[in-house]
Amino acid sequence: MGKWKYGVSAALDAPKTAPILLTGDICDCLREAAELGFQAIEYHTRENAALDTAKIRNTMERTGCQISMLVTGRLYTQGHYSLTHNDPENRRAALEGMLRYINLAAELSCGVVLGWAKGNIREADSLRAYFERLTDGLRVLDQAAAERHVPIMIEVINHYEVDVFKTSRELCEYLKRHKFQNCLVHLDTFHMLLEEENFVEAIQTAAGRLGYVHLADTTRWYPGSGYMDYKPVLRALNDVGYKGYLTIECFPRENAKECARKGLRYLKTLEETLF
Ligand code: LER
Ligand code: MN
Repeated sequence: MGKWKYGVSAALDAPKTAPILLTGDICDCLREAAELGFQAIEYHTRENAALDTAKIRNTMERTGCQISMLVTGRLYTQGHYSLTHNDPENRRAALEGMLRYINLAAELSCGVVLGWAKGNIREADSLRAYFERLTDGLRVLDQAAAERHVPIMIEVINHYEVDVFKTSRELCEYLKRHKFQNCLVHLDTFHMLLEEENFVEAIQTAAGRLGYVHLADTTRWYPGSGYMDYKPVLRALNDVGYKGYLTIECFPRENAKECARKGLRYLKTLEETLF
């Protein structure tokens, strides 16, 4: 048994330009991921998707493959809802959507990833309005998630995509100010490559709050495809006691299944040589 559980990104459907490796029905993705040697998938889905949770639980039991997270980005990119939108009706719909994800996640014993659906400062009336709305929304979600034992992983995303929480420090400072019970830090090496001056420091900054990790190489291809140095990253994750999932979230260039297979082999070999 290694230090970490390995996961892979999955969705019902996704364009080739999205960092999703497995596509199809969630149960088929669980079977495929298990065959490839993964312990989990994360599933990018809409909040109102008709998911048969009893069937999914049964498939998780039979395959031994879990769902690590439900990823909520499509609430924003497809539904155009955000927790900080200027329109209160839109904010209410975003909150309801997030609560749906949390309820689904409770049934599937997994967490939720919050990234895009927190919205952007540039889209809100003011910086102050943005943070008031975000904190109000997160308080409600945090309480609901805590009651259901569902962690909320707030993803640190690069500045080409969002304008808030672009570094580990920025998010950690916010989380320190507001004492949420169930909101954790989610780092992604693709975004870190664009924003963090020092990977090890970024991981150390999140020590004790780090809940989830996405891995991709330079050019966001599979781990081992580029010139990203994973050794200090894995060492730092080990040093801060991170025991969660390492999920490959990368572009499916050429053959998606091969990317998943090669990325997993690379990471497991590295883990074995390092520890
Ligand atoms: C999602 O995990 C992510 O990393 C974003 O870049 C997707 O837009
Ligand atoms: Mn990511």
